[in-house]
Amino acid sequence: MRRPTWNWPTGSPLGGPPSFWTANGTVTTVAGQVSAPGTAEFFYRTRQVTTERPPALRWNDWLKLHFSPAQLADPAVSGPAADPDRDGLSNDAEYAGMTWPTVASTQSALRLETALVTSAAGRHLSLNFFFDPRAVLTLTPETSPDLRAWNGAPGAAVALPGTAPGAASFRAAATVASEPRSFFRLRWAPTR
Ligand SMILES: [Ca+2]
Repeated sequence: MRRPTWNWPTGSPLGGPPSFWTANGTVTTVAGQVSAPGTAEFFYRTRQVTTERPPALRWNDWLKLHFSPAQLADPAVSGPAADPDRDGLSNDAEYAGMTWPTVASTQSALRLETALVTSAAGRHLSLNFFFDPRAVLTLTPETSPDLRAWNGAPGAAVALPGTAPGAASFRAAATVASEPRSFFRLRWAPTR
């Protein structure tokens, strides 16, 4: 096996045959068997298989996939805010969800969750954003005390680790208890 992008399971029980594993969120299912070196004994190990990120499809390549040269020259058709199929999703949103910009979608593939997360300092507003893992997005979390002035400076928010491809999670740096009023939003756009 060359350059595996996931860990062949470790931490075995020895023996077999294996029974079942959960594989939440995986996009590739692998089955196989490995014999322990120098033994004829069947040998297997388990660990969560990490999800492999599908190849990125950048904004300009996505445009070329869906629009003719004439359409590409017309921002009313292929511009970021245009909605040529009139389904309420801008081309930006179609790209982030990898839906067809010229075929009306019944719903967006994008999803946003709000939550409160706890750190050692207290509780914080947080947002989880789910998009197509092929999309290359620039994500900017921002905080505000009044919904007018927004602070997107590094340090206003903290990226939460452990998210899968196609997901991003951030929390406000300040705790809920430290601010009389605070708001948190996530701006995103295709990386162009
Ligand atoms: Ca649309």
